[in-house]
Amino acid sequence: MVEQKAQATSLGRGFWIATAVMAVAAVAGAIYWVYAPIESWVPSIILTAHQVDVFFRFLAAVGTAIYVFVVGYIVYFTIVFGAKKTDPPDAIGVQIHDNHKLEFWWTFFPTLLVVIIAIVSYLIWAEIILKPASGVVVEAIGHQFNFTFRYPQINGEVTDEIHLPVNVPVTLNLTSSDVIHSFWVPAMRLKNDTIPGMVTAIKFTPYRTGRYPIICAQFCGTLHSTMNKQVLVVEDEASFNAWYHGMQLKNAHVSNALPSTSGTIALTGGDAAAGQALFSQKCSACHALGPFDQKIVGPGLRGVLHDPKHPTLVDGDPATPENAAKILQQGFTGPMGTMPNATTNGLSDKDIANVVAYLNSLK
Ligand code: HEC
Ligand SMILES: [Cu+2]
Repeated sequence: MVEQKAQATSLGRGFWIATAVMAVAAVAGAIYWVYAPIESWVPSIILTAHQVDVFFRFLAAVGTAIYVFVVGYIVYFTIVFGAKKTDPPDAIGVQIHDNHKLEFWWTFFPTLLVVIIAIVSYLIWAEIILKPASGVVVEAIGHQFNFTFRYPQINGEVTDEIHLPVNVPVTLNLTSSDVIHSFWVPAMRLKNDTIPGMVTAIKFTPYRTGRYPIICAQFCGTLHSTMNKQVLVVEDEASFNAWYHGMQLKNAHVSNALPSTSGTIALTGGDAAAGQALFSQKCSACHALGPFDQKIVGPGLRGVLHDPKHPTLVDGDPATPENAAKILQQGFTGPMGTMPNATTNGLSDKDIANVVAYLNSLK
């Protein structure tokens, strides 16, 4: 016969002492999170970032308190109610079931907590997603491996730095040209996927000037980890206007025409200097200016059109400017991976002529 351990079911003095110790630790942990210097770890620059921080303090404080009690009681009960050396080997513990009062409260409080979390999350989310649009509208496009930005009166695309005026509402329309990326600005406590074929909008008003990193938070390919080099610059209106005007002038020669995806591209008049600038913007993440086998994602491109050891391009066609233009226009997937097409790389026909002129000048 299995012998029931003769053991008291009352909790005893030790239980209340342990509970008091846990209560002190839980309160200390919660107070730590209420005052934790989150702002000095990562500054917050939009209203919802501040709300997220307050919410995070609440979650961390409650979470710490629950953690202390759960782990504390596990340890306490393991020690106090564990099998004693003197117990017979087949002894089982005191069997307790059904405590309706306890079951009610341990259902009620977690439910209440989850409902509060849901409501507060919804309010913050609605502020970012559902708020009516106003102010500046900017597009952000995810690429392998950078983000590019489009502004209403600036031709072409802006890379490296996105500028925004302080205290002006912004609607940022996000999309992707290739795979799913995630646009993340830690200082905004805001992260939103960029999805090919879909536009999602986030709305916010930056209230603090400065330079803040933009990071891709979705593994998107071999150079995903380099997608943390771009900067969000929030500045006063005069500096913003100066930058905006400068970009308008700088990009005046860039065409806004959509690239063609078939047909022959006119290569005469290609400007190698303009092509070089484009190369460092749009190609150098994947292509070195070294020999063919100096691979980054794609092959090295020095002498791609003039190397006797490299008579054909990766698609098997002879290494001529026309065939290079075709690869740039239509893209190509081979053993090394995918060379994106002109739409994905954001290249107009004129851009292709310029880049090919540049490639042709490399010996
Ligand atoms: C996302 C990475 C990526 C980007 C960006 C990219 N390429 Fe490529 N490219 C490749 C890959 C990969 C290949 C090789 C495909 C294969 O054969 O597997 C390639 C092949 C090529 C080739 C053929 C090379 C040869 O030896 O035959 C040329 C030319 C080329 N790319 C030019 C460019 C230019 C110019 C740009 C910028 C406008 C550019 N690429 C942007 C990945 C990229
Ligand atoms: Cu990415």
